[in-house]
Amino acid sequence: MSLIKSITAREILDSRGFPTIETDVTLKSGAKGRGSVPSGASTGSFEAVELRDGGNRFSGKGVLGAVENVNKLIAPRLLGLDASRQSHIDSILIDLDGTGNKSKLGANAILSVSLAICRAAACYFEMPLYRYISGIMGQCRLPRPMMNVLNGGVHADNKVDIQEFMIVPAKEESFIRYLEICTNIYHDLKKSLKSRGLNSNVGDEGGVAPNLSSTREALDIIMQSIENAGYIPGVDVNLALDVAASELFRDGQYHLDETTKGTCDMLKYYEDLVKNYPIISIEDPLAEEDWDGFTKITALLGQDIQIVGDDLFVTNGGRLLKGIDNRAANAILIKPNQIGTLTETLSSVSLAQRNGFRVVISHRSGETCDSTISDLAVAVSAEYIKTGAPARGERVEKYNQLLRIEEELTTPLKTSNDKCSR
Ligand code: 2PG
Ligand code: MG
Repeated sequence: MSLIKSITAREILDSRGFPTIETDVTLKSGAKGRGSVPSGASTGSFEAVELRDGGNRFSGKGVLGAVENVNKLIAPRLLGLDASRQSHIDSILIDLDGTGNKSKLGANAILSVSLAICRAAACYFEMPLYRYISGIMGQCRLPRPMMNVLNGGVHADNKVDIQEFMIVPAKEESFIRYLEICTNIYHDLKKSLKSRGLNSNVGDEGGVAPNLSSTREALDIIMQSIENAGYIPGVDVNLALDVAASELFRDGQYHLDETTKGTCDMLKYYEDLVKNYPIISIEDPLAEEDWDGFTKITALLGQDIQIVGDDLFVTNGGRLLKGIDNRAANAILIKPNQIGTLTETLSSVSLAQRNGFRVVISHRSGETCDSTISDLAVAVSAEYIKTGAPARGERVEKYNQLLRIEEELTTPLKTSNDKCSR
């Protein structure tokens, strides 16, 4: 049996240079697994709690308390248990925490253990991670990238209000071909900005972050780069947005493109954008508590495009259920650290899929090189993965892992030589 021999957590840095937690699990067989946890900037208020130390160390962002919770409280409880019983272990973690939002032990502490245990068990069975997870969920399919090429909002130091401008290949292709299409456009975008005298440096998720004055200016520049790269917008490549509208909502109004808008104005604004650009998906078009607005926009545009709930659902089954009942969206963004265990993440995915919602597996703006979300996307046959631009190692690693998986899935005799990858 795959019995747990040791669990050790430590503090490491994420891609923004802030501390985060990493946990190593070793089984009695010698099998090992490692899990680390990303961190958001535009976090939803209903996310499970990311435990930070406060005080002066690392500007209050240290995670030594979460590390201690793993080493002193979680480890003694789990040693000797069977790592292959993921849902049993996750339920022990949930009970040990005992709060509704994982504020006692920290969702970061809990998730690092949950993921490390899953990886150790996959290693024990000598299975690639996606295969091991899909054993719980069924068949495997590669997702399509929603690649964030232009960063704004709280992810960049510019005047662009919308947080993410993404390109999405329109036709079904191999994953390597998706990446070829998207990188051709991304490279043209950088070149075009430079030739216009605009800054082509990148934001937190690797997309360019020029100082543009409006949403339309950003969309026009991307449309031009799609054409420059030899593709037809709306035929070969579509667009997707993450508005992250909770960040734009102050004093009962949305502050966008130097105007102030109510929910109805926002709906008209989106209707107009969708008429003029090949936008196939809008994430968080409204603030996390604007349920009524979400229901209205889904009724208005949901037949034609994807309305994705991120801050709205926070990967939480209870909030998703409310969204299903109210027809508040037709897709969910899945981020394991919003909820805190792998089992709860899989259960939200499954609830979404059973109710006809599409699934977008997502990174966070502060990341590590842990590529679990790539395996997760394949394991649950998610329609899309959102993991930034083809720049910055922590983003590229997720894409590269999908290339390895594609190779395995399309070459049946080839078996993974990376069975105990960390
Ligand atoms: C989002 C995410 C990831 P953050 O809003 O979807 O792109 O950003 O991790 O900052 O919440
Ligand atoms: Mg979002």
